[in-house]
Amino acid sequence: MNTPIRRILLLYADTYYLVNQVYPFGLDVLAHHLRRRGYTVVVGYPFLEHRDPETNLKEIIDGSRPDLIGIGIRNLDTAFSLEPFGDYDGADFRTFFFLPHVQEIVGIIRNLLPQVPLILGGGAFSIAPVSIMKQLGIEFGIIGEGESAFAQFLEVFPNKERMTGIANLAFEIHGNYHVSARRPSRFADQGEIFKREETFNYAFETSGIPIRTKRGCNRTCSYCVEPLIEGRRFFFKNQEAVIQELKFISDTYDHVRNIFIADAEFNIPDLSHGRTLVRNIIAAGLHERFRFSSQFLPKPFDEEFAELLSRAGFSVVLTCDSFSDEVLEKNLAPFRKADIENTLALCSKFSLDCTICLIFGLPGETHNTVEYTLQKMRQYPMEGLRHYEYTMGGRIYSGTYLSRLAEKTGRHLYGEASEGYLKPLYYCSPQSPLKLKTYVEDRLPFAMAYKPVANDMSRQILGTAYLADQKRWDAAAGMFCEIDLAAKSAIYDYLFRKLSDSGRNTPAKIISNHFLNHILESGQQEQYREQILLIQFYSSLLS
Ligand code: B12
Ligand code: SF4
Repeated sequence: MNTPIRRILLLYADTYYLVNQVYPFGLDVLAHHLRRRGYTVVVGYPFLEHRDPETNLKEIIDGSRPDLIGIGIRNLDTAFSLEPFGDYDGADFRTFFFLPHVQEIVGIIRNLLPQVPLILGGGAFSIAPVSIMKQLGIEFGIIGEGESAFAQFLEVFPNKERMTGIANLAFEIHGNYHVSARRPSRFADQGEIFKREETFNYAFETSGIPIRTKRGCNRTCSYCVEPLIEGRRFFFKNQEAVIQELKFISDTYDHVRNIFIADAEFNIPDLSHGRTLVRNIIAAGLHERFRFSSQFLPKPFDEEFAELLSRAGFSVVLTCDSFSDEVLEKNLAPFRKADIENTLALCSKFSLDCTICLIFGLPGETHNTVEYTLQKMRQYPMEGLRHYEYTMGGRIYSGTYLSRLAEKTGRHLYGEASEGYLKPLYYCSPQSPLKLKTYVEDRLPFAMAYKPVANDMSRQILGTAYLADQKRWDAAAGMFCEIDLAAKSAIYDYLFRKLSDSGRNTPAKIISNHFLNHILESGQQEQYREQILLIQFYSSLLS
């Protein structure tokens, strides 16, 4: 194919959005970068609004007529081995496994548009790019940061000789795979602020907007892929640019209250960048506007930093892995139990909301070390501002220390060792993931709340929001009238606001009347008393 590429479709191929509404930040960054270079870019989600992805893809393709399709693979799986609602069962574990869904999407596209080139990218793709390209039968992929590589790829396409000079690119040539050298990450449009992809507006309002303040991680935790995705060298975004971006978000998105700082860890390599940033957030008054969250290591973390975080209203997601020094050491964690305890004490002292993230069953774990961690969990119980998130076993990914250890010992493995470790495989000692889960939960006075599977209700809610976010007003109002009462109740406020904000008073009236009638017909006036008051109030605004 030699016609120049002008229209690009970027697909967010992630069914987990139906469970946890994390919007496709990476795809959005790419879309913005390419639009600035004159390309027409559509970002689509193939798992909404219909249950059948083929119907969705036909509609998306009809509306975008792409010359090229990029598929974003953010997650391979949830990395958790004990998802009671997961869709993939193995030997004594259960998880959500996303690659089969991506494979289905690729199959449908190949059928609908056999001539259109496909390119892959995204965080999970960057873990095992060639294995994923082989598995999905796709010729091109971008590893890690995508902006520059994608733009250069489009300039030289389809000339493969010229592609060899593009950093971060992988492609198939004469049955082999060429993988270019990686270029250290650096924000391509440093400081440039852009409006986020509107088709995911509902996700911003419910889960918040992610921003980045730096790239990279120079640690080597046994199971972790982030240094492979981002590179080991740090690259910092200009602090003033971060503050300007937050101000822009504040001015543009009235209903966004949460900001997730999507750095690998907020407090590395030392406290200087994070501390200055938090001070700047406070100085700009942004702490009064937003709640901030990010991932943190237990070290470095000191009193002054904790006090600043508290003043700025941060929630701390704390990578702890284990309370046992033996396990931490064996897994190359850059902190020890004393650091965790120090940070937990500071979180309590400064009333910081803190989620402690643990992985039971990593190399070195025995029943004694499990007991020790459990004892510490009882000492720091789940209460008030302290929460826990844990899993059993380290998911083995390509290129990690854990994968080398597993290859060497061949022990404590659950799942299937496949090329590139694409299929779920866990290292879990001293027992299988599900047995260890029972062991742990039998001894704890509390258990983690697991994410439920996407059901009809979540599809109805998200489907209606997705249509509204695409400004397909009649379709959104039509879908609203079809869905269950509980789903109507969950999405009415959002849909009404979107319709009335865009001057669509007639459909806003229709959905209000329809919702009220549905409640009355169901005889559940008492249960929906507050909703009835809301409908009456909103309706009065229209007359
Ligand atoms: C922040 C973060 C979160 C936050 C997100 C907050 C938010 N509102 O956005 C929270 C904590 C909620 C979260 C949740 C989860 N996360 Co997370 N998360 C991250 C993290 C640290 C950064 C992601 C990010 O936003 N990056 C910034 C964007 C701009 O970069 P990017 O997405 O990589 O995109 C660039 C390139 O990849 C490329 N690119 C992206 N897409 C495409 C597409 C094409 C076609 C091309 C060419 C290029 C390309 O170009 C982009 C621009 O440079 C990454 C690790 C990491 N360091 O990357 C893990 C990571 C992506 N998460 C991961 C996982 C597993 C999850 C969860 C499944 C965890 C769970 N058990 O629930 C959930 C999934 C939620 C969901 N619905 O998707 C894994 C995914 C890999 C895997 N194991 O399969 C990672 C890699 C972490 C890890 N250590 O393994 N996550
Ligand atoms: S767990 Fe955190 S500190 Fe360790 S390698 Fe991964 S991102 Fe870096």
